[in-house]
Amino acid sequence: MKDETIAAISTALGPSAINIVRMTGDDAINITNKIFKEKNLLKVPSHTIHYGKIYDQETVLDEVLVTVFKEPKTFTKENMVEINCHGGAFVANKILELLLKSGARLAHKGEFTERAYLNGRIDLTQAESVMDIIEARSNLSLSLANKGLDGKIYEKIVSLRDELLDIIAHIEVNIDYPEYDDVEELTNEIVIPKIHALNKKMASLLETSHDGRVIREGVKTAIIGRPNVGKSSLLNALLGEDKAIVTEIQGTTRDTVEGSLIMGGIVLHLIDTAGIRESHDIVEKMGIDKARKVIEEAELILFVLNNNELLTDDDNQLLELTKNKKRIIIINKIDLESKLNQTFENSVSISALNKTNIELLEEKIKALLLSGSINLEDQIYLSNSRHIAKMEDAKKALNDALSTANVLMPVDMIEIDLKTAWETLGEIIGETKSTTLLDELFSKFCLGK
Ligand SMILES: Nc1nc2c(ncn2[C@@H]2O[C@H](COP(=O)(O)OP(=O)(O)OP(=O)(O)O)[C@@H](O)[C@H]2O)c(=O)[nH]1
Ligand SMILES: [Mg+2]
Repeated sequence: MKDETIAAISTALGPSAINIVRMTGDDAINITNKIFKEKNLLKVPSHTIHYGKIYDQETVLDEVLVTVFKEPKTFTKENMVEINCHGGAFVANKILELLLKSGARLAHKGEFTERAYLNGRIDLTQAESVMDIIEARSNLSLSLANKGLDGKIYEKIVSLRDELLDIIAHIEVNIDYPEYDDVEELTNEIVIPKIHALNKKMASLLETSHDGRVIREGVKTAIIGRPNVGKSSLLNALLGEDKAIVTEIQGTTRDTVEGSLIMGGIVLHLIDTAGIRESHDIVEKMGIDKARKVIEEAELILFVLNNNELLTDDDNQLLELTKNKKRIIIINKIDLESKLNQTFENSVSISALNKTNIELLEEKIKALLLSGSINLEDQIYLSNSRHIAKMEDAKKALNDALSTANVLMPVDMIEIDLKTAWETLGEIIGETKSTTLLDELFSKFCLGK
């Protein structure tokens, strides 16, 4: 049975000039043809655009442009139609309703991309890259997503799997046809270096994957410190807007205040927190509890101290609490007299009020977050946590294979681990299909994509 024809509005339904209603499936062109009277769309060439009107019986719904894509050279490898109608949710919804009445079914989230994958137009990493492009918020994350869509991750995984398969095939031949003289006998001395070489490649992919994840997802960054040290002032200075309230009163910030900015291509999700101290005020206490939770979850801590005061017990407790975190100590209020007679590792002195040394802080943040310079041209960065987790599993299977080989087990004993690694890598690109994985993955997409 051919797949049903599905339809959805692909654009966001805010006030806009144009909306796009999209359909894919065998009947996509047929269905559109029933409600578009100016031309017979069944007779037009593929990849052409047509001006006309959409009719509900005899009533004109909208003046539109219809693009016709005939299978198989389309995003989904199926017939596809895109109707460019006027903006506003009402008219787009009317057209969608009409398509549904005329034989299409409402698409699920991500179903267009899912079909592109299921019909073999793209692999799973490319499908995921489509979502990454939609969600990209910086030039770097966009470039990374485009690399994925280009199939660079796919190619890398395929080449690793090919190398593995080569070893597996050799072992199989040795097991099945031990009498063949012309097949090189595969001994541990030959196998171990091959596995080592593969293991090294995977390790280097995993090494840079942290940078990839930072670029793709951004970094949850907590601004913490005692009351009144200038946390909210720092948030405002970094964002370049007065987002958080700043006063000379201790305990001004109660609830968390969030904002994000792009720094050196990385998105920082900044969270300004309530100043942490012993407090009997019920609202302030709740804010402080929240601040502690933010510290736990944050990947980067911007720890603010007041240059104009001596270090207090509260400061020391907080320093202890965050000592194992990625942290920058910010000595604020350097425009005032220095009373903080202590130096810290990884610190930077600033004035949030006068915006002094903010660039220096930005440099420090960048250096701390990325392990080296980013080279998107020549290097593959794994950035999706699903890919990273699978790569780790595959590498673990290789390590198991190496341990088995090292205790001089017969060469066929390590085959099981090598096959596990091969299958696990296959899951990254979607060679090994699991319905639950697919449902979960594509449900994260937006409608009409
Ligand atoms: N002189 C000077 N004053 C500053 C500087 N940064 C902040 N302040 C002042 O310090 C006071 C407290 O600043 P906030 O940014 O509200 O401090 P906070 O850490 O968010 O305080 P809570 O929300 O109460 O925890 C305000 O009066 C700011 O104007 C600075 O660099 N120099
Ligand atoms: Mg504050």
